Amino acid sequence: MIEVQFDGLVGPTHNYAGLSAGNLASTTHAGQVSDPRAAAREGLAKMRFVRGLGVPQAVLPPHARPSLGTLRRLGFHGSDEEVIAAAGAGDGLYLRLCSSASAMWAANAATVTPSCDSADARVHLTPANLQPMFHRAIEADTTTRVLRAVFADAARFVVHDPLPGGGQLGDEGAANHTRLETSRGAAHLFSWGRAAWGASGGPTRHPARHTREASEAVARLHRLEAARCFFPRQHPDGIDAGAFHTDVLAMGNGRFFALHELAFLDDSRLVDDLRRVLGDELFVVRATSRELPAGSAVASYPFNSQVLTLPDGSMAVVAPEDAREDASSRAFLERVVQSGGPVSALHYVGVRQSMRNGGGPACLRLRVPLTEPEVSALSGGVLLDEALDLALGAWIDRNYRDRLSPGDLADPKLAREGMQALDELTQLLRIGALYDFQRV
Ligand code: SUG
Repeated sequence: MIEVQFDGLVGPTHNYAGLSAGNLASTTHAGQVSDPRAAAREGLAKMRFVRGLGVPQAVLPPHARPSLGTLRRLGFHGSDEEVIAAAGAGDGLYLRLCSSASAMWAANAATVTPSCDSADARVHLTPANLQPMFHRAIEADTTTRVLRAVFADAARFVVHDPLPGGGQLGDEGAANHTRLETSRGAAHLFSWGRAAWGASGGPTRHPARHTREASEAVARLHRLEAARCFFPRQHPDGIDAGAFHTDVLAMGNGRFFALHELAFLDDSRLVDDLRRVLGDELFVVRATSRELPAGSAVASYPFNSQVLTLPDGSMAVVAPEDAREDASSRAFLERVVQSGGPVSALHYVGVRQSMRNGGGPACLRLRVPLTEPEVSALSGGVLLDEALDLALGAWIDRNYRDRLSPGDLADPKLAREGMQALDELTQLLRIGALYDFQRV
């Protein structure tokens, strides 16, 4: 099995609108001027780096923003220009909500499990409904369309509908899912921050997004063996410290599992349970708040690293530059490499534009474990090779602005530029007509 990294390409409207309560980077940088071209370039450079390590890399296209369809459903009417002007009037809240490039954080696109773990021997993908936040909930329809275009071979892949049930089944996708594996087989961690029915005692400052009921539904849908699924609760104090998703305070791959003590409630029981299924091969690195204050972990994202299995079987960690600059985060990552465990290399990549909205290297990618025949069965031209890398670089330079303030979102030319860019992109990726504006 090979894990393909599907990265979300940063969209042309990447901006700092402060839309995500409980995501401290998003609220702190609200109102600042962004650089969409640099953001997209940073994302592409990360993909190039990962591919250079010998790990297969693929791309997922951005969504059309502003979402004119959503604005029309909210009663804004007239020509596209009139809709944008009306939604941008006053405080412009609806225009900001409909203009986020948040689909770039592909770890929230879906939850994915490999064919070897499912009773029906197919790869299962459930697009996340992202219910708790307006600007993210509007991603689910397009994400489902994109995934169905790429994973079209129904004999091998199942792309489910996003979960029904509104906020009670709030699902944030793979950011709250970790698959571990030893010679004894796999284990799945489906974590959650609140329960729609039953559990009390959640965070008090910031919202918990993902529900236990959503995690349980995804595990059922994917036809996983119940004894190999675990449903730990995100630590409410971790969420209150700014860890809105599990991948802000924990990371895992194969037999390697790293967690902060504020990642999960009752983590010692969780590790015992995991060991019962996975055995002693499981290698655990745990950071205390004394070693790594939660504030440092949330600000510099050492746990939001990609943990990659390289072709020779060794593991590498790809961490954000911000973690290198934070003394305790850096020391923790160096401990991970020096601990005698499976991780033998540590690299840093700069994804600062994304980090300012709370998205690190791991947020930007969806892990899709596939067999070789499954890789060959992918539709379109989404796998990154040198030619696509060059073409995407030129496409970014041709279409993206290098400066965008929240006020610029009301410029109707921005929407037109976005449509032009995405139209070109669907041709580059040979993925067909995905967007509403291509279908009319
Ligand atoms: O949902 N930020 C995203 C960041 C997602 C990070 N993903 C993972 N941890 N896997 C979010 O909070 C900010 C958008 C804005 O403020 O304009 C935003 O949506």
